[in-house]
Amino acid sequence: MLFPQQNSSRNLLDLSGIWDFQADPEETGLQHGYYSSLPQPRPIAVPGSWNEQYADLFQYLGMGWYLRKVHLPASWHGQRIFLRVGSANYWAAAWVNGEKAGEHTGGHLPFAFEVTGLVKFNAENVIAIQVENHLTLTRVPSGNIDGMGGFFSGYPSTTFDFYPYAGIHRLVTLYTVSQTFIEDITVTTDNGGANAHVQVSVRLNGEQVRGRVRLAGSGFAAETEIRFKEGKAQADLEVPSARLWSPENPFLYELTVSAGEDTYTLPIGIRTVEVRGSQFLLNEKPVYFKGFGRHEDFYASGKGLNLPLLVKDYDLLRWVGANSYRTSHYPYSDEEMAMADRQGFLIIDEIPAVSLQVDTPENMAVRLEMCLQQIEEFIARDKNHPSVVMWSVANEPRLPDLKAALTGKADSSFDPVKTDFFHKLISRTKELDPTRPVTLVGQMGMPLEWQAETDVLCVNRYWGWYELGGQLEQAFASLEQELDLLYERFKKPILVSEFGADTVAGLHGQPAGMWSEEYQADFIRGYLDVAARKDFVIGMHVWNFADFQAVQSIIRVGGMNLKGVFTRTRTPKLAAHVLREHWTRPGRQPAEFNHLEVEQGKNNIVS
Ligand code: GCB
Repeated sequence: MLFPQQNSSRNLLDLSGIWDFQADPEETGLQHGYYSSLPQPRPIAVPGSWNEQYADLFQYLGMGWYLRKVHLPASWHGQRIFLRVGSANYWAAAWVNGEKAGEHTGGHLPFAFEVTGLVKFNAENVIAIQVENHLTLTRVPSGNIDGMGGFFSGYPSTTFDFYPYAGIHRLVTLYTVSQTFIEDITVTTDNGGANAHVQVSVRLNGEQVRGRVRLAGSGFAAETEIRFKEGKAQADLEVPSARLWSPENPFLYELTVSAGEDTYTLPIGIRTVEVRGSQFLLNEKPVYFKGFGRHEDFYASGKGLNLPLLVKDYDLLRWVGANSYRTSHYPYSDEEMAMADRQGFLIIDEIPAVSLQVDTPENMAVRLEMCLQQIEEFIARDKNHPSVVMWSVANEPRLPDLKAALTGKADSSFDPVKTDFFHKLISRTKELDPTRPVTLVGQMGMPLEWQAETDVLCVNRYWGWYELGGQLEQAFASLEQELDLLYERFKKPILVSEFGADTVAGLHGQPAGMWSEEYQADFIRGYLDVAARKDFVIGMHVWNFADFQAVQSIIRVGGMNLKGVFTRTRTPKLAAHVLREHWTRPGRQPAEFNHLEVEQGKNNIVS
């Protein structure tokens, strides 16, 4: 799915702003015609989670209706018109002038419906979007599971700890295309031999015989004709002395495809990724992932697109010396991905299969279908981003009774290995995109064979927090021992994809106790030191970049997960300085970060 754009042949109307909103807990809105008008509307911002905007909606996850009116420019006459929602969590349906345009299931991914036949000119159009986010057993991710207890029990009853924000979370746009239009573009790049190659596949929705592909940038320009057969065409452009995309030099070329009356421009990066032996290669050179697991989360906007925050977060990511992050635990906004391309961040892109429940064959069949849909949709959306270097098909799949699982007493009638469950996710991902490695992020104590087919072993480890809390020396020894055993068994690169400690900003201690800034700093320093001794460890992602809203629970002070190295308002904790010292140490950092070098001796908090 191509991101909508305004250019000489396409038009775009951004519907961000204040819409009308009405909660519909009884779900009678349909029979009362809420798609045309709301009886008691109140204003709401789009994009944005409704939970953050009104206190009485904080815990509300049921049906909600959004409505706004819009006039279309007369110049749009004769063009095809689409309504696109960047994401709505979890189920959504769109209505135009009282007619249903379509519906979509699953959060964090875009959907678009053609509305050409539904819109009016010279009159107001009523756009309504219904959204609901019930937590149910078979949704991905799941919630409200009977008997779900222990650590993660909280309210609302999720299987994960971040807040299940509801609403329209990303841009809603109306856009136009010509009658015959470019439906999809797939770009792959390689740098084998003397020159780089950019392969472009174009799919048209109609009959058109010829088109053109142009690639330009850095003083280079090449253009070629393409010929469509049954709506498809390919081009292979050779780029001598290509400027390769990398975190140090995230150079983007401009690719323009035109066919008939339509044209579309895409920024692309030329680069290769490959797992070889125990290394992860970018442009044939080993890379080290320095960064975080993150969340789309903020006061007032919830999971809603927040552009100033996005820019600020990248500034802080660069300040701290990071070069990568994982989109834990769902695909992030289109705007995030474009920013990563532009600023040179390496992204591990994850579907919303967080705490993927492994229980009965019947439930697993439903979840498998949803995971495959999510894989399909996120690859369609993100495949052309040079920043995306690996796909993650799940985070911490688990048997519902975690404690029983850890002690070997779990009772599950479903074996995901014997039934090829993970194999199906991984092989489908590779089928759709053979160019990127695939991972599945593992939890402490998870059966190791669940990760057998991944290209990179991503492991979340909490020695020193959930296990061996307060005993950091033993924690580091356990980590070291475990990493060695994992490598011995799998002989694959390992990325520690989560490690961290909850920390109350401003809480100090000597000696450092759990929850203090010093404990978090020591914890992170110790993990980095262990990892630095292992040449099969290809990176460290701290959990988490910033404190984030969690469900209410006895392990979440103030309803927050406090493992951020920045607070929710983005103030650095002591650990952020430790990371900065470590990641921007002279000789380690990419050239781009040179100006951020920490002056020796000045940053004495970490000495
Ligand atoms: C994990 C999960 C993450 C949680 C984290 C924690 O393993 O992947 O979503 O937030 O632990 O802080 O407990």
